[in-house]
Amino acid sequence: MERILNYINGRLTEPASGKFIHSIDPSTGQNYAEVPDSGSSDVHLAAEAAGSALTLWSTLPAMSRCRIMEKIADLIDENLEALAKAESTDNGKPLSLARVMDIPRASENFRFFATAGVHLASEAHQTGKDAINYTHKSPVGVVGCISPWNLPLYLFTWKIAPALAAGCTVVAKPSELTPMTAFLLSKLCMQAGLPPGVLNIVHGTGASSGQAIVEHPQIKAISFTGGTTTGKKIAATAAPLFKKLSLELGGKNPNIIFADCDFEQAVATSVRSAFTNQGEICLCGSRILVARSIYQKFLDAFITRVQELKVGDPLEEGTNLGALVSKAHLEKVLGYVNLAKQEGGTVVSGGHAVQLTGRCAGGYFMEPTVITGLSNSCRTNQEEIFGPVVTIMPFDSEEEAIQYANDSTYGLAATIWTENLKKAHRVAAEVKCGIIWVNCWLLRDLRTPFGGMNQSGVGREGGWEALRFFTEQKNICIRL
Ligand code: TXE
Repeated sequence: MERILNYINGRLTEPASGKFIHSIDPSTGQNYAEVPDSGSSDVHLAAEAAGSALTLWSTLPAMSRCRIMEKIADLIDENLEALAKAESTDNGKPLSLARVMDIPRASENFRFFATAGVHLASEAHQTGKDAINYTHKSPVGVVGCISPWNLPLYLFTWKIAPALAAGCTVVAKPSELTPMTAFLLSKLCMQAGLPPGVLNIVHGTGASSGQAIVEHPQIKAISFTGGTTTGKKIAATAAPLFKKLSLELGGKNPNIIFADCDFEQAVATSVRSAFTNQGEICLCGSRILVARSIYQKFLDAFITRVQELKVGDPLEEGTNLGALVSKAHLEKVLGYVNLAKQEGGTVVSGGHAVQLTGRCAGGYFMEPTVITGLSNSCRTNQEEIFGPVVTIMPFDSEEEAIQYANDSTYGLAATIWTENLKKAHRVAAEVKCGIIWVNCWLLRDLRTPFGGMNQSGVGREGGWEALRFFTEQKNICIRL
């Protein structure tokens, strides 16, 4: 069994407690790695190391930081297969998906922010003939990055890369459910020559090591992606300490399908947006709203495609849905199917756990599930399920579609399907979500602001927004 270690001050170390927790391969249900059960003393060592490395890293020319980060990106690419296999084993996702999505995006995150950091510039404002003001930007200092289990290396690097590019040093924690690729990344950082202490990776549970990162006085900003309940807890801890906070939380994303859409595209992409990564992406469309005139046709075509999806061994080619991340999560998602039935819904496809044979007999698999006949206000349509479950509901007018879309405590992402450009603009302006895709889904440009409204989070990641988050700005006014 592989033993994962913390990465503190450039070295791989055991946790101070000497204790480890198990990491389970969700496709088999078997323990396959030991994860450090770190606590506040490990976080303290990491924060001290990050503090000591700050002057060196923040004063290094941006181009030198860029070269080291690009080297890390190159190493991620060179190790694509091993990293993809580790991601699939840790999370349960299809290996084929990790190969084309998770790992390439991790190296792209490093490359994108490495080069963006070189272009970070200051604004100057001429105040008539009296003065000139300029904005001085400096790294925030030591920052904490905490990431979830659904897109492990993808989201871990999405936080770490802009922090490093801005000149900050980092104490980071991946999810205890999916720590393996972060551990492999620490070895790649050593190989790339990242100076000791610049990035420190502390493994462990949210309650002990995560909470210790949020509380540590030397850590000045927290960038977090995860559940809304955890986000609230982090905000409550960080607010009295006046830490900068970026929170990317859950979603209950509407897909609005108008009658004048490109029907085939709308169906195919809605299936993809519902079930990619077993529905365990915060951007997945989980409430599909369809114009009543095409409702039955859409539902039939959607179900036909869903029934073609293969639930299977994540390591096998041709698998569309792998295992859910844990037994507890599978039970939670199945619990929502029961709730939907109690709320009057009809399960028109799927709804059950899948029992595979052979290697995956003990795994946590579930059928892609489609539910109809529910009101938008019921719990099934209001709470984030974060699994392979979607509901489909008809609407009668543009106003009603917008009303359903906005009747949510979340506000992360939405898709709009119409060939009418004016309608697309109109509806996009009205829907209260941070990200709107028109006639597409998950088409990403890393320069765009990324994040949600209401309970989907606070702040934006991506592009300059991320670099701005990791910098302090000071206005310097010089009288002429
Ligand atoms: O997330 P958590 P979980 C949603 C989804 C899912 C639910 C719970 O609905 O079912 O969240 O998932 C760390 N202080 N999303 O339990 O608990 C934790 O160790 C500091 C949406 O995995 O929020 C992990 O590293 N850190 C989502 C990270 O926070 C703490 C992606 C996320 O864990 C902590 C994943 C604490 N007190 C789940 N408690 C998205 N929007 O992308 C936990 N952590």
